[in-house]
Amino acid sequence: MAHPKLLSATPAANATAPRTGTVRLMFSERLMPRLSTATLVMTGMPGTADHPDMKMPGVSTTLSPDGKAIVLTSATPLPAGSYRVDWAVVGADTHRITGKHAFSVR
Ligand SMILES: [Cu+2]
Repeated sequence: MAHPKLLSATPAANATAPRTGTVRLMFSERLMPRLSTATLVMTGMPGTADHPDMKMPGVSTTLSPDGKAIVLTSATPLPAGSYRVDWAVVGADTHRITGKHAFSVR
């Protein structure tokens, strides 16, 4: 059986996007709710050297209605900086697959 694959995302991988509060990761198959999660981490900020990885507060994670996308929603638009989503998903074969998705917000 195939494992869920990250097909695309908004903002796209390594892209610099206009200010947004929503990050969407689209996968190749339906994901199991609750077992499929993602965390948004701020990895850099303009003017700040050696920014530590900082988990963003106030971010909720849900699956899209078709079950194939993880949607992270921040209570407030993300400040300018660089970010990483650490994701872990479980598909039909029940194996846990993990990955990372990096982007920036200007
Ligand atoms: Cu598997």
